[in-house]
Amino acid sequence: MDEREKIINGYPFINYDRDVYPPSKMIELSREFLRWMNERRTVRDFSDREVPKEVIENILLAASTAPSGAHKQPWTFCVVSNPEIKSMIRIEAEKEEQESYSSRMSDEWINDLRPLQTDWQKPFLEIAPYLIIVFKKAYDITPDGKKKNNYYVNESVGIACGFLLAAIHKAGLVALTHTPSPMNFLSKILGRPENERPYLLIPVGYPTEETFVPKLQRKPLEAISDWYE
Ligand code: IYR
Repeated sequence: MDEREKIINGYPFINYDRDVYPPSKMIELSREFLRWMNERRTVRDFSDREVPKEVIENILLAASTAPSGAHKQPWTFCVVSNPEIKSMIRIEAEKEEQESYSSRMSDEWINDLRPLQTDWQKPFLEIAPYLIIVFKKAYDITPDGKKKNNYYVNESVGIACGFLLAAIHKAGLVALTHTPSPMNFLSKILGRPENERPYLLIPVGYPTEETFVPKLQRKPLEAISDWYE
């Protein structure tokens, strides 16, 4: 047995040996991470420039390091680069979005979206080299067909998507958290099993050479936190 390993009540544990930093170093590292995360922006104008497949593989594995209920990792990342499948997805997404923008979304919602200048047209679904469609697994199915529970599925998959977006940013690529609604067409096009539900559709790639993003203000600390000291 590895000296870092220890059996606790019959289960293997490993020694979690990490660097500990003095306060000044922690402040520096956390500031640097904040500065870097603050540079991430949602982008809607994608280039069709190729992205190495290994980058996408690494991004998915990074997302899959997210914590999850009972470590069930209740997610499947479907990676679409096939142009015909991308076209099918665009056609179905635009059908739903046209309906949403013209009658399903409230006036308030449409107004709230104006500064972002989104509309029902989704050309990026064909242009971006990769579409990552995240599915949440309501439950697992064992090889002999039995249902196995998953826990805190929405929370787990949401956290994994956060990790995914950070990994995409780290690689110098951009993404869009696209939410066509309803999304059932994705299960059909991709032939997903009954235990999976579409969660987010994330085009990934390089931005176009000149890209403009909305000039947003992020909320200040006072607006996003309450401290009980
Ligand atoms: N799902 C639509 C509308 C949309 C909704 C929100 I909330 C956004 O932040 C952005 C868009 C779409 O993807 O265009």
